[in-house]
Amino acid sequence: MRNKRSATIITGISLAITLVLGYLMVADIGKPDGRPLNTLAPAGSKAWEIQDLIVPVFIIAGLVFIFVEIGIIWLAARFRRRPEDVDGVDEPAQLHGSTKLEIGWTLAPSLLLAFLAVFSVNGIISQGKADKDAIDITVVGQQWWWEYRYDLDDDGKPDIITANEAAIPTGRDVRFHIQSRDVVHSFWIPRLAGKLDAVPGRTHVRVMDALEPGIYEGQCTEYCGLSHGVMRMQVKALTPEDYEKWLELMTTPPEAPKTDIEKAGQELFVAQCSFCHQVNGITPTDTAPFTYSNEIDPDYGVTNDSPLLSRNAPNLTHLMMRQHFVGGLLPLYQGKQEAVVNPREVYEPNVNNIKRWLRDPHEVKPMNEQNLQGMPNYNLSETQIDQLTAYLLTLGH
Ligand code: HEC
Ligand SMILES: [Cu+2]
Repeated sequence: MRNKRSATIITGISLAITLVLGYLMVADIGKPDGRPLNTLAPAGSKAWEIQDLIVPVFIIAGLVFIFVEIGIIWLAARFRRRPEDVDGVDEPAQLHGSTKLEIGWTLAPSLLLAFLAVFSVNGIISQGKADKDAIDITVVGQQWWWEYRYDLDDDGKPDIITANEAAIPTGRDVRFHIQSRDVVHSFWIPRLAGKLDAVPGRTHVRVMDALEPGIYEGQCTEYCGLSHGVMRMQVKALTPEDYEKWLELMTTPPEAPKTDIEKAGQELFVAQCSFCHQVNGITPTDTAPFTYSNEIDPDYGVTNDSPLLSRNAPNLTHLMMRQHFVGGLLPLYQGKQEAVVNPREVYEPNVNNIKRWLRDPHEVKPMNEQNLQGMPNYNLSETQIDQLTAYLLTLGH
């Protein structure tokens, strides 16, 4: 008797805990605030297509679940063994095989799934379609950040190369051509579209658009090594006018360093950093005084062994035009940020974050420099860090 009562109590408590946890899990579903990776808060047409499929399918699946569970509970209660039952006498009729029932429970789910497949397949086809005026952006995943290449004149060579944050205009389809330079990654901006793997040697295309301006967060979703968990990305959606301004700024060279500290930083950069990082116009072999040219190496972006890409590091030409850096992990500016064309006009740079990265990149995110993955710690002095930071801060408008 005692056992039976404690069993009932334990079952009751478990059920209560399950219900409370279950409620907490679903309570705020669909609210994007504080949940930037919420798949159930669509902000783009393609994401809405998925939402419009998920919701009815979930309702149908929920009804089936409730029907089956009620059936199980009712059957278990109705035909349970009672204390006064005599074994072998008070037993329910024993059935074996029922062709009608079997055909029924095979056919009903098949028909239901076939019905849903019509909408699913339709949705899959529609996900791949893009409007005629769609923009093409190449996305290259690498350990552990994303590079974006914009070929504005369609000559096969990128005119803008940036990292972490892809700017797009609102209300216009964008075809992301997803590639990888090392291992398999996965490009995923949940509020705008489904995810798609970045596989070395292949190009996968994902179409998306954003209905409203904003910064949409993403996260690599294919385990890709040490820093996979912090391999983020952002899509910054700007109004079409702002997007045009962004393109213009991104194709206009930043002003050359003016102060002594900035110049010292640039010298240090050429000596220590340009081995891996490209700043358009500065190449590792440049011996002449620094002049900025907006030309891009003809091989750049076409092959992976261009000298400018020797160790596969983000292009820093317009670093300060981004609102996030180091794989989208840290903000480059202070305070809560909206999507803006030129963040430097609106926000204060987050100098501490830049210095923190230069002081010890490995403190910010795990990387494996022996394997040429990530950025080494150069044990820079505080003076060098100040100089480099002053220079990096000039890389914008
Ligand atoms: C061995 C190659 C290598 C060298 C040399 C190097 N870096 Fe890096 N750097 C990287 C890689 C790789 C990343 C991307 C790390 C990540 O986000 O996972 C990076 C990221 C950065 C970023 C963040 C860029 C962004 O948009 O996310 C900055 C800023 C930076 N490095 C500055 C420097 C400076 C300054 C130096 C010279 C002291 C330097 N780096 C030297 C490889 C290098
Ligand atoms: Cu990854």
